[in-house]
Amino acid sequence: MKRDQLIERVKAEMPERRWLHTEGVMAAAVVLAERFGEDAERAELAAILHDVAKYWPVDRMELIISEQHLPGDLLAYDKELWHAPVGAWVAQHEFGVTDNEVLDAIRYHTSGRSGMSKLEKIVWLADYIEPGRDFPGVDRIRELSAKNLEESMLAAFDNTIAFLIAKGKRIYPLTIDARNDLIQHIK
Ligand code: DGI
Ligand code: FE
Ligand code: FE
Ligand code: FE
Repeated sequence: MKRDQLIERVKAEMPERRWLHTEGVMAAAVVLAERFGEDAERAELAAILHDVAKYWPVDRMELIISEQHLPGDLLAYDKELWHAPVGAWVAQHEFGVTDNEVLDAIRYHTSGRSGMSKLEKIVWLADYIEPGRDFPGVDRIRELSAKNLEESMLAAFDNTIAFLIAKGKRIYPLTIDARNDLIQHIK
């Protein structure tokens, strides 16, 4: 599928404001890929598709998770996590993406995991720092991202985990694994 056609189809899956976020993630992912020596075209492809399932009805996501044998443990955690593995499934089966590293970048763009590839890290961080984001502390993480991919991700994981704790939510184990792994590789 051509880039323009893909963009039109993904756009149709979400409200305008979520498409604007996606455009921000595309731009940020390209900048990070060029900065840290990753393929910008694949980073952009993952960015285009990363939130494709974000506005799908919860029961549709739940059905794909159970029928397509995606990790069932997700169903015991925040529904916000579900659109990432479901999005990877949709990218593969409905949008014909065959690049497994691109699919993993979509799959882990919310939870993270230990041993993330550079492409996965770039998409994860681009999602956090794209220009439309306004989380407390995001400016500091944008500054860190000019120098160090892992250190900026660690700060962003710290923020996300603190946010989940403040909300009294469960934390998906892959998120804890991702943070532990970053600390091990930074120190
Ligand atoms: O889809 P986006 O809004 O662009 O961003 P995202 O896919 O990174 O989703 C982030 C949301 O997921 C954020 O509000 C926190 C929530 N969330 C719920 N449980 C977890 C979680 N995020 C992580 N990393 N780990 C969790 O266990
Ligand atoms: Fe997302
Ligand atoms: Fe994210
Ligand atoms: Fe996103």
